[in-house]
Order: sequence, then structure tokens, then C-alpha cells
Amino acid sequence: MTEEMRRTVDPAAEALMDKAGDSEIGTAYDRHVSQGKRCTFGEKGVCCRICEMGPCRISPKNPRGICGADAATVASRHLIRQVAAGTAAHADHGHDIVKVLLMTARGESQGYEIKSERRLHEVAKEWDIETEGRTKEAIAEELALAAMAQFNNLDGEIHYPAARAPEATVKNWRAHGLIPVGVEHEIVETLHRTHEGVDADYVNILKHGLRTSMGDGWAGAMLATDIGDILFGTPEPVRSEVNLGVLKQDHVNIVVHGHEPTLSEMVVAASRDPELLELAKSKGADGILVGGICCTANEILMRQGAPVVGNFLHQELAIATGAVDVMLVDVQCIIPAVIEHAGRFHTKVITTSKKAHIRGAEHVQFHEDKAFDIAKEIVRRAVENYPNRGPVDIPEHKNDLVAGFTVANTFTHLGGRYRSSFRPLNDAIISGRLRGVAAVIGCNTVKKTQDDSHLRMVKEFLKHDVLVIMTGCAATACAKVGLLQPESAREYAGEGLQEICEAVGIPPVLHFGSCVDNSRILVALCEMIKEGGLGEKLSDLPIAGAAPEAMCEKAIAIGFYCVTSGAFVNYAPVMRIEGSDEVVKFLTEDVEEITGGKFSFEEDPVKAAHLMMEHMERKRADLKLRPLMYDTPFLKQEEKEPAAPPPERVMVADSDDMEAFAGLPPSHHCGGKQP
Ligand code: NFS
Repeated sequence: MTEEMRRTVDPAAEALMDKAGDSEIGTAYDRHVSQGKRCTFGEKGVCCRICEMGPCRISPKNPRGICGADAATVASRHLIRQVAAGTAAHADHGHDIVKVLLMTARGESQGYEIKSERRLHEVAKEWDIETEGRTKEAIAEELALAAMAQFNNLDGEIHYPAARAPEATVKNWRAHGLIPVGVEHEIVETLHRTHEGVDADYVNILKHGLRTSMGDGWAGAMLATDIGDILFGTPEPVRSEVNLGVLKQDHVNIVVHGHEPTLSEMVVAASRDPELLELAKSKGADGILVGGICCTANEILMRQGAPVVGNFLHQELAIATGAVDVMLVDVQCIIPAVIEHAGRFHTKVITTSKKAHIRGAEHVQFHEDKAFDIAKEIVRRAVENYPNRGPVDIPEHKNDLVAGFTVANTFTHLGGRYRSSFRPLNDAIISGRLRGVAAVIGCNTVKKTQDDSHLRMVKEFLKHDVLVIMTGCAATACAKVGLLQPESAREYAGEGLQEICEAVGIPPVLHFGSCVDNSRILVALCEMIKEGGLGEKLSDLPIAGAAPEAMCEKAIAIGFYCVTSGAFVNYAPVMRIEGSDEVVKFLTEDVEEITGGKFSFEEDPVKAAHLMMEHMERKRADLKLRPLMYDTPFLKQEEKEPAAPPPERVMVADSDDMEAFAGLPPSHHCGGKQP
């Protein structure tokens, strides 16, 4: 089968795609093409690689593996291993930030301080930590130790679910045993349960996946956000710029790429060091620019207003500008191919984490007790590399954006009152001005046209009076076309949403930060229930979530904890589960009985938006809310949708091994397109 697909809708990316592709390694899209058609068993989640007697390939002809495991057992085991890996990534990130707080409280770190004492006090109170008459260091030390224990607790419950979620939701979680005892315990148990010869009941396996993912959203990620806010300051709305055009020809350009704010915050500070600025001048540069790629970009954007160079699929393209003097990476979403691209230009790739070396990169080991010195050393290497640049090719494209929204600041300034309250949001939903809220999050993937699904889905929501909250690469995609500016409400939003945006002074698309900041969205939902009028459980809310261009295991874990928290989540491309009807049915139907949330796997972003809005309508009806003030009926699933944008590139995939899989239904009710 030949699949034609345009690679990107971003003109800046388009401008560099061929230049980056014209190399031995090519771009991720080129490598996607040369990988050809993937093994259908792997793609559908029924290639079992758990034990050494296999691998076993489950099909209608061979419905059992050597051990007797069926398709549901195989697919669910592999899936929850992915959930565990995604949870581990966010947990390890959270753990490292907690460690910096502990070291800072004890005076053992370098360059860090407790920037938000207010947030420290707020969080400490939630943890029943005495604040009266104590130094911020003493409070921070106690909080850090309590937070640290969340990771390796062996009994009880992680702290945040009961502390923050509505009572009725907590009761339901407890009834189904869905609150982790500790983050690491559930990850370890996932690996044990899915080991050869242990858990073989797909329902029991998937329920453990739900529980494990809670250690991400309601512990690892939530701690990363809270402790990050304490250490680096709570974000406030901030203006900045986005896309490859933010790189500057006459500046030293440092691109920070990865996830953890601990190093990138220091690099931003070091880039302002007078001695280094002087050195840059002596090399002929007008200044030092620090821009970000991937979620680290969102961290320094939210708190420092640093420009965003791009999202996941921009990492190779940024190097192809020839203007990146150092690409500094820590952990996650860093593709090893950047090394080959850097080799064609003067760019130095510097790895900094003991967990993430890449052969061919320079390695500067990061240590929290020497953080500022290390950051300065890295900035110095960038400055010294500036004179080595060859021809530079920076696309002109960039756009303005507003970011920095949080639970505390989004609805603070309404009606002259300066206190955080979700009343305006709840009233807007109850009165029918807003249909609901959609969280659109997650990655870019070569299986989709870069940014296209994010943009089409979000525009569909705006048109139909749905307020959109975004994080991660999804937020960057929408920022690139100007959707994160207040002015975009006039162009894209329905009347009701426009009224809200004008009254509150917010864009129709709110940037809530990096992927760990999806925890801010969970807390916002809790606040909506607390505010009253929208039900008792998180699953009562007329809200939905989506990851329309999902790529990594973290996105699977996020999807899982959102569904466990009661949300309807559209996840595309479909997870590797289609080899088992039972697993698909559990995730798209049966799980709703347990958590109130469920998945859909619709590939078309506009149709997916319709499914999500249908869900909001059902919740509105259950809550007996007024009809929408400005009714803008959306097309139903079965109605014809406008065609996708015209194909420009040819992506080839053959279907040779489809026959080997003959007998399995080609497409399940999850709407996934089959190879
Ligand atoms: Ni999150 Fe995937 Fe990566 Fe961030 Fe971007 S790809 S799930 S958005 S950078 S983690």
C-alpha cells in the first residue's frame, strides 16, 4: 500500500527539511520511510518478547504463545510495560528535582535558591508541615524528605490523590485499588507481573497499568511541577516567541533540549553573566541567546520567557540552520541522530546526564553542587564555538505567544478581584457560554504530518466554544501559528469563548507548561469540582483530553492516568493493542465502569474533536446544564469530513506481511488506520 503524506505544515520546518534530509542519515521522516512496512505483529501488540522461548507471534492461526498466553495477555503485558516506562521517566525527573530542593535546603547546591516562598508555604500546608516561625530552609528540608518518600513508599498511599482530588473520586479509586502505595513499588510490580508466568488476566494486568500511571500524574509529575515552582518560581503570564526564526545570526545560540529545568535554568542565568557576555563580544557576537526544544523549552519559557526554537521534530532541523553553537541535552526525547547532523555543521552536542550519553557527543557531567560553574563552562564552550560557524540558514518564520498559565493565575484578575478562583470558568460552562474544556497535549510523530493534527483539532474546539489547555510539543505547535495570543480568539473562537477570553483577558488556548505540568491540569479539574456546580467526581466534568500526535511511552502513561482520573481521552496513533479485541474493548468501553473515563483511538483529529465534544455534551446533559448559549452544532462521527490537506510527499509502506496476519479484523472500533 502506498501512503502519501505531507511531512509538516510548518513553513520553517519545510524550509529546512530538504537540507537536513540531504545527508547520509536523513531526517526522522526519511528514516521512517526507509524502515518500510513494520511487522504487523509488533504493530498490533501481539509479538511477545517476554521470555526466551519466543518471540511468539499471536494470530488467529496461532492463537497461543508457547506458554499458552493469548493475544489479550500478550498485548496488555507489553502495554503496561510501556506505562511503567513512561511513569518511570516522569518519576525520575520529579525525583531529581526533589533532590535539588533537599540539597538547596541544606546549603549543598550551587546557584539554586527557593524562589517562591509563597508556593513553599502553600505546598507545605498541604503536607501538614509546620510553617510558623520556621526558616524556609527548614520547611523545604522537611517537605523534600516527605516528597522523597513518595517514590519508595511500600505501604499506604501516595499523598496527592487524597489531598487534592474530590472525595467521591478518591472513594472510587480506593474501592478499585487504584491509588499507588509508592511510585517505584508499582513500577517494580509491573515488571514482576508481566514477567514470564505471572499475571495472565488482561483485566487484572490493565488495572495495574491504571494504578501505576497514577504514580506519574499524581506523584512524579505533580512533584516535578510543585517543587519546580518552589525552586524556580511560579510562572506568570509571559510573552515570548517561537519557531526556528528565533535563532539569531549575530548571537551565540545555545539550544537546550530535553526535560529537566535544573540545568537549563542555570544556563539561562549563566548566559547573562557579564564576563561571558564580554567574551561573546570579543568573538564578534552581539549577545548570547538561550532557546529551547521539547519540554525543557516549555520549562524556561514558562518561568523565564525564553524563546522556543521548536518541538520534537525540530531537533534535527535546528542544527541544519548552521546557527546552533551548542545543543545542550539532558534526558528524554533526544534522538541520537542529532550527532550526525551536528557533524555536518560546527554544532557541538553536549550531554550532561549520567543516564543519557550519546556516542560522539561531548559529555559534561552535571552536578547540583557545582551547577552554576558547569553551566558557565557550557556557555563558554558555545561562545568559543561561535567563530567556527559556516554559512547560516535561519528561516524567517517565528510567531509571538503568551504562556505561563497556572491553576493559580489563570482566573485571578477577573472583575478587579485578585485572587485565584475557578468561579468564572464554572459559570461560563454552567451558563452555556462554554461547552467545556479540552486538554490537548503530547508529542510530534513521523506517523503524522508535523503539527497538523494539533492545529486541526484545536481550531475545531475553538470554533465550538471549547476552551483549550495545552502543554508540551502540542502547545509549541499551536504557538507557531499564533493560537497562543489573545488576539486569536477573534479569528478562531466561537462567540461564547470570545466573550470569556475578553472578560478574563486570556487567549483561547492556554499554555500550561511542559508534559510534567499536565499535573497542573489535574489540579485545575479538582478546583473546578471544588468550586461547585459541576458534579462531585472528576468524571462528572464536561472535559476531555487528547494526544493527537503521540510518540512516546510518557504519552501512554499520561493517557492512562487521565483515564484513571475519569477523563475521556483520544489517543492517536493507536497504541499497539489492536491484535487483541479484548484489550481494545477494555480501554475504549469497560474501563469506564471502573474510572468513569475511557480511551478512543480516532486518527482523524477533527472527528476525534467531535467524539470529545459528544462526551462533553453527555456530561452536560447528566449535570442538567443549560443548553449552549450560542449553539454551534458540530458534525457527527458518521458525517463526511473535509478532506485532509493535499499530500506533497510520498511515504511508501508495503503490506507484505499483512497476509501473515490474515484473519484478524483489519480495523477495530478504535478507528485506527491499518497498514
Ligand atoms: Ni511530552 Fe512526548 Fe517529549 Fe515533551 Fe514533546 S515529545 S509526551 S511533549 S518533548 S515529553
